[in-house]
Amino acid sequence: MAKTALITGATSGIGRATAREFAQHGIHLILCGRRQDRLDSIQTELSKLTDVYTLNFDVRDRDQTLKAIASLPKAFQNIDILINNAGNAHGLDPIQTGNLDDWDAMMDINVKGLLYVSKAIIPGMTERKSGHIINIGSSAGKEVYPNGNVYCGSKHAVLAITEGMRIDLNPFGIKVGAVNPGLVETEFSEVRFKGASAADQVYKGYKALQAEDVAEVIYFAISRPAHVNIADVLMFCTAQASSTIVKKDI
Ligand code: NDP
Ligand code: 8X3
Repeated sequence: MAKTALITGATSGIGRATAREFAQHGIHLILCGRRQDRLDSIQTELSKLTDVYTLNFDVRDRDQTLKAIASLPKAFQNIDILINNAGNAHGLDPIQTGNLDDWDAMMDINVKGLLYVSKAIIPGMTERKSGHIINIGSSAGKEVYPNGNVYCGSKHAVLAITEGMRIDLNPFGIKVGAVNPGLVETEFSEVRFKGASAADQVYKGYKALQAEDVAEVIYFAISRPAHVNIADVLMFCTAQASSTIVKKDI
């Protein structure tokens, strides 16, 4: 029987690439995001390959998140795989001049949003004593870099929550893991720098990871045999050695 996966942040970047990868393997999909036009177009694209349902909600809004997931039709209620991917960086400023709205956004989306979505889905998994959760962390969750302060804090929190989930859900046979990429060429920097022009510089002079590279690793993790759990993956493009060391040809 086909498995069902819920992917947050499926309208762009890593989430959208993961949706495409899963669809190739016949996994039924619940795709989430706030941009309805994008949800519509990815549903049209992937419905040719698998069953697709879309949910439009803002993970910052607790009630909206819980209600949206509770509203799933019967055929999509048993979620086997949760990909907690929605998230972004907002700003890249030293702590002394950081913007409070940016800080709120990062903690609300990357940390609290992940928790709200998980809260809506985990009880079904514990009841069925099966499930697989993958949280998308970051190399920023393993290593703090200059001006990364709050984004790095949010991703360190994702890693701690992942470990906590793995411990607490262990008695239920639920797999929990994190995939932590370094630089991936998506809309991430456009969001971080609030526009395309500053973002253009981020991926110049080297080949960054592509969203599809991360999606393949996520699929690898969810397609292992029942006794294997990929607990934690750190992945970089070849040009990147650490958060601050990137070999550029410019
Ligand atoms: P994108 O900006 O391309 O995608 C972000 C996704 O998150 C979009 O689908 C967006 O959908 C969704 N999202 C953002 N805010 C909200 C919200 N409030 N409610 C619901 N959905 C939201 O970035 P990436 O694909 O790069 O990022 C995906 C994840 O990967 C993030 O957690 C990011 O931190 C992580 N990551 C990214 C790296 C990179 O270098 N790109 C490296 C390491 C980790 P919509 O706007 O439609 O709501
Ligand atoms: C995204 C990678 O280095 O911009 O999490 O923080 S980085």
